[in-house]
Amino acid sequence: MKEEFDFKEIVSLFTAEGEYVSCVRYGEGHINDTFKLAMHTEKGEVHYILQRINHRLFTDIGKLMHNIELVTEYCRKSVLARGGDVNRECLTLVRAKDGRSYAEYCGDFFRMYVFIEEATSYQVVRNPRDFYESAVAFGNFANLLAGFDAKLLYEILPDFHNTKVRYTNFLRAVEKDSFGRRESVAAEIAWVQARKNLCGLLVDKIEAGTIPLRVSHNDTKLNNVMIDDATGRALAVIDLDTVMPGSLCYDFGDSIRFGCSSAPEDEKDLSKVNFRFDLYETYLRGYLSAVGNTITAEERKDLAVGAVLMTYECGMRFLTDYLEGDVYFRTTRPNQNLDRARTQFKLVDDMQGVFDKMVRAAERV
Ligand code: ADP
Ligand code: GN1
Ligand code: MG
Repeated sequence: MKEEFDFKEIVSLFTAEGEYVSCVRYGEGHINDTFKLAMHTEKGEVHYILQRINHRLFTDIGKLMHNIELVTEYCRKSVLARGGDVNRECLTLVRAKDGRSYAEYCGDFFRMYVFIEEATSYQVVRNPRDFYESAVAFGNFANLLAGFDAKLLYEILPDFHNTKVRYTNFLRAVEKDSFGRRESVAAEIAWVQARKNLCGLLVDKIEAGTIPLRVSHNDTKLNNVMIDDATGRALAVIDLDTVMPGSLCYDFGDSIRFGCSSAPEDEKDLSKVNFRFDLYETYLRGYLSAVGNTITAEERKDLAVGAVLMTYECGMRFLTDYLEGDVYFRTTRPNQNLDRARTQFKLVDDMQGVFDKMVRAAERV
């Protein structure tokens, strides 16, 4: 991926104040190219997040940014209503000089956000309190979005968590084997195929209307929430690219997938990767306390299913990408997507071992 951007030029397209100082790669997102921008102003150095939007994935930037404008504005109003700090408790877009919420430069698309200072997005759970806080943040977010009119949003990535469709894509990648990697991952492929009955568990209920289709975040991993360095409280939910119709079970499940692992998502040594039931209970408590009456009885019953399914699906997506030559998720080393797939599969095995306990906990908490 090309790194040589003329940042000074790009930044000049936006309304950020001050003189350009520097712009460096930032964060560990798998999708966009994220940079931390420093500008010199009379008040001292001011920071921003500059992102090159992945337009291979988000092919209609106008629609994507329409969604993000609406959702950030909606969150901003809620922060204002409770007397919060809009610079730290929600994402704030910085407009381009032409009034749009993004700028085009040499065929690439960029957007800018106010930098949330003195806060961190974590790759693994440091302590249960952070995780509890992230659960409250995502629970509040679900509660807030329950009042948002889904018709206003474009379904920017259709079938994003449709596990049946993901499975079909996976089979296609296996079949094509464009990079000749199939044989070396025969065991992983067989593992996925042996569990294909999982695929319909949520999609079928959503189609039948048993579980409501609602506006959800769809990418609720711990590193998509900013935790205040000073207080340890969750400040803001970020990464709003995938806010669109989905399920509360997806959102709950994706948080469990990422946060209840004892190791990073790309850990090579699987003996270090274990499902942390204690953290699952912690997250349940935080999430259910914040989501309030928004959650239905059916959704609650399927929270544990969401956890297994999101982990299975994500592992399958990593393996698909490995078979397709690592074109979707950003990688920084060889075999990273394969390692990521393997950690997810290990977590699914662990979760299935304690599945009844997970369901009971969701009913009890
Ligand atoms: P991706 O879609 O690639 O995951 P994100 O929007 O999640 O991109 O951004 C990547 C990382 O950049 C985040 O995990 C976080 O560390 C950091 N980040 C994003 N937005 C902000 C912000 N407004 N303030 C501070 N850090 C941010
Ligand atoms: C991607 O954008 P990021 O890094 O927060 C992906 C998620 C996956 C996640 C796995 C738009 O999330 O769906 O669960 O990687 N986002 C998109 O870590 O595909
Ligand atoms: Mg992210």
